[in-house]
Amino acid sequence: MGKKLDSMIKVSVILPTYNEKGNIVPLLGKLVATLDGMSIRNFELIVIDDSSNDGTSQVVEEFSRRDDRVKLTVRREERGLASAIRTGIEISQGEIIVLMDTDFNHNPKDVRRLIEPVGGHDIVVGSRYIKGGLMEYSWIRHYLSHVFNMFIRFYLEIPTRDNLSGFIAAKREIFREMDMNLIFSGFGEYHIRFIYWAFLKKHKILEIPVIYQQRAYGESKFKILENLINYTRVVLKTRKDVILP
Ligand SMILES: Nc1nc2c(ncn2[C@@H]2O[C@H](COP(=O)(O)OP(=O)(O)O)[C@@H](O)[C@H]2O)c(=O)[nH]1
Ligand SMILES: [Mg+2]
Repeated sequence: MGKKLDSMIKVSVILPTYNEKGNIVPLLGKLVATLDGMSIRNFELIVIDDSSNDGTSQVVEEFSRRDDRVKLTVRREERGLASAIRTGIEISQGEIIVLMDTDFNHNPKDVRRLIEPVGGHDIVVGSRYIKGGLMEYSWIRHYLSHVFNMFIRFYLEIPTRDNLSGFIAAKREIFREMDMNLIFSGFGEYHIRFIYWAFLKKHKILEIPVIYQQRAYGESKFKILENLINYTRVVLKTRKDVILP
């Protein structure tokens, strides 16, 4: 209450990092430019770093000294992509929450198109598998990922075509009703649980096309076989795991 409207944070971008020193500073710069370009001044860029050993947190810290809308949390105990996102959401204050990778797989310019429809919709998903969307990787990874996403869609009987992109904008309210520990665990599979839960809750979901770019610097932590096996297990369990109270 009592808070002046213009002091309220409009957008929080959650940025999980593990060894992204080469990517994170250019990414922060591009996000600032995108949000400033939308005349949104009251945003926060929340970096959750899991004690990377390449100096990621140092370069973010330096950036945050120049722009206090960049906020750094370094986790020393807990590890993992989905739980880092959960930590970020929990400390965020924005009316709109954006989830994205920090290696340029997701184009920071697309944040504009992702945010704009929030309001009319509860959740906006960046999708590689609708018209205009693409994955700029080898045809084999693109094909495998597309087929796997079709399996998720048909098995869970949900309308969304990309259920693993990890590029999401959503209204803050929806996270209040969610079991955050259940949804945000593991690696990229949180996206499957998140959308399945949102579908059960009848939240309004919109998919917009995005082009998934190659990571700019460094190495992916995605292990294709291990992750595919694990994601399959998650899909098979999701109906039992994600039930509404
Ligand atoms: N905080 C945190 N971030 C992580 C962890 N693992 C991956 N990430 C970040 O999550 C995003 C996706 O990881 P990435 O290795 O690129 O997987 P891919 O996009 O599926 O190939 C990147 O921005 C990583 O920096 C982790 O254990 N902790
Ligand atoms: Mg990546």
